Amino acid sequence: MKDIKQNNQKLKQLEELTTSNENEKLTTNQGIKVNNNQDSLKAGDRGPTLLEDFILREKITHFDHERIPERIVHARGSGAHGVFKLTKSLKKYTSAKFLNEVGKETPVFVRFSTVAGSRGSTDLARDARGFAVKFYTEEGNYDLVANNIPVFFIQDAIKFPDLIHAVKPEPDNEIPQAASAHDTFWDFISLMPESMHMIMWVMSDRAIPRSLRMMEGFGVHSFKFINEEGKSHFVKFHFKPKLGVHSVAWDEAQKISGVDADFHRRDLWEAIDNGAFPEWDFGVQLIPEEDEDTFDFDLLDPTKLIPEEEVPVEIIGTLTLNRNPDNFFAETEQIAFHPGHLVPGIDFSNDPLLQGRLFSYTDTQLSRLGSPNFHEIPINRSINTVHNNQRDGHMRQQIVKGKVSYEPNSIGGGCPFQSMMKEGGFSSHQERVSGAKVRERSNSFVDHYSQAKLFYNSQSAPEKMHLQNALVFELSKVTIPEIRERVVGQLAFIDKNLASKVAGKIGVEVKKPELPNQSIPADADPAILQSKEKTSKTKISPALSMANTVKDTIKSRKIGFIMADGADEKSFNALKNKLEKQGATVEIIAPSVAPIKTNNGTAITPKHSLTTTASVCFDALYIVSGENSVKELMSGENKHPVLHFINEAYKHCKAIYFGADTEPLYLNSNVGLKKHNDPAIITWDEKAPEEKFIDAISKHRVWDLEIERNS
Ligand code: HDE
Repeated sequence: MKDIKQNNQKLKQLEELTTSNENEKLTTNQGIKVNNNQDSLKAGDRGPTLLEDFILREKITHFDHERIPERIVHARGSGAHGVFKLTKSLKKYTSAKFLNEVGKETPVFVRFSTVAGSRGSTDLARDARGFAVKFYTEEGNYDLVANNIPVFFIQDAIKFPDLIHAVKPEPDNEIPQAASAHDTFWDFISLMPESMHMIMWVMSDRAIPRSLRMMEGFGVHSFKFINEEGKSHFVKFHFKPKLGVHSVAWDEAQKISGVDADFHRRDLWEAIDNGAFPEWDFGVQLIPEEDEDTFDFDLLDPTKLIPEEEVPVEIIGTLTLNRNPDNFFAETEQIAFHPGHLVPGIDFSNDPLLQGRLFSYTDTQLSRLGSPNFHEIPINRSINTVHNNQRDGHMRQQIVKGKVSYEPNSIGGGCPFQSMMKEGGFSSHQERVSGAKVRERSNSFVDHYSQAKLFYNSQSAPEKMHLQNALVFELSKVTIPEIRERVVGQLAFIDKNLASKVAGKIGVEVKKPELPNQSIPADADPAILQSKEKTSKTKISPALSMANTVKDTIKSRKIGFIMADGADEKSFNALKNKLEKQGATVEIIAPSVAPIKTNNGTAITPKHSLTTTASVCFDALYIVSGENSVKELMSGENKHPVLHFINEAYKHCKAIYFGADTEPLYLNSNVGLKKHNDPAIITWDEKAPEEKFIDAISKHRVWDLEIERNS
């Protein structure tokens, strides 16, 4: 009951601050009704516009100031409202109330993002994805500002501006947009061995998700849980999508960027609109403080993950996104996350990357949102009313009564009061810290290759091939041979075969790279750094491969039905109903978007024409039965686009079902030329073809057949 109240509280708060123009009269910002919004005030109808036209001035001035600076990183984002429900109490480990009571519901807002591109850049860039969650808890806002990759490029915050400058468009010509395939990025990477583990992840298909709804989320750093007795555990956070983790092929990603640059944003919006609410299991890896030193890496090193085989992920709740924002700017753009927005019971670790982040986020909001009062913007407001002595500043909203804005005071009766820990007052974990003031890195951070190897070795054969191709693609765009060579030299520490294959395709030799000094502590042993023998305790981690993800549902998958006049209505309806019943979405693709007539004379309006969309926007294709429909598709200007559509879907290893009468399309496409037993190509003459088609869609793609299909 209380949770429903809490959920409603955020909703109510937002509702109170939301307006609609429905049935309203147009006004100025001062509330004055406007009688002419077409013409400015002039001296005569052909004369000059008058300065006194306050309606024109107000409208244009506001327009002139509509833009705010985009985020310096993670500028391109999409968000949604939702709820987090606790399924397992963590009271033993943390006093955070939203993690204590099973069944408790906490309202959330989640913003997903790419990192490098500008606000208007494509969704399908090869990049890490942000996965930032704001929990509106009864104890105040808790932000888990996570990514879809569990490690990071660098170990210390001081390298962040360098990393970002290297990956962003180059400063002389602002090229390329939202892409890491260029000289400065790889120059930096080639000189930073610590980035190699993250490089394995961003060169894998994890960096080109099929959907934001099909990505994992990771808190990256070790955080701390503190329980009521003050005992602490290290904790790593995980979000696991119920639909499984799936990606597109790089060739698809590039094409989607052209056909629908908003592919991920649209997919998220439509899924929520259609009631296919995205869901994740929320899990934790817990490590008692005294076990800190039992790993073969440092828990404070953000370039390392804790293999799930060593510390299993305990699922403790469900995150569901169930409401699209009403206004993109007001909510998704103005939301302000900060890893330092904590609630009692959660604390930081000494991870030097995390420590630097704690400074950066408020600082950046000040220039992005322009005022220290950004917490008053509706999407950022805590559901706990804010009481403190801070005052004034640009755009202050809260009207605090009384004379007092200092403490201690007697005039205000001493209010507002501090809270003791047992009353919910935030109290930092008491950790004994001592050490000389040094600008150094711990020796325990020096092994840069073991987990890169672990990741690579845990991938399936198709995943390894994609990763290799991604490196070849990226490094082929690097114009300076010495940079290519240095990267390949780094790859050799991970896998010799990978290095030599990439080297062969980019015209360099595998050589030991000159190691940079800046990332190695003065007294580090270079032998450790270069050791080919060192491997992590865990040799293979199945959890790191997407081949082992959930592949048993077609829920929210997009199926393209290709059809024209004369399509067989009965089989069209039968399959459409079956797919929709299992939660898939069916969209019709026809020669044009003009209505088509089925063999029963029913008019159906297609959503797409063969030229306004592409196979890369669909998970699977059904070539609808119907002799006349097939004839039309195979004639004139339709023939090439329809065959291209099918061939491309086939190239990307998608399920394709050829209905009755579609043999001419089957035989004239590449699909018909292959006679092998392909589990994703279903034809009219098979037994239970619809069931086979549904099963094939649920498998996502048949990556295992990729080489054979494309040879
Ligand atoms: Fe961020 N990061 N970051 N970051 N980050 C920002 O904050 C920063 C890092 C992440 O949807 C900025 O409000 C530093 C790791 C996400 O609004 C900025 C360092 C991880 C988002 C910033 C890191 C992240 C940001 C830009 C290294 C994964 C988008 C705008 C010390 C755990 C949040 C803003 C949103 C955004 C700084 C490293 C995740 C500049 C200095 C590691 C998901 O403050």
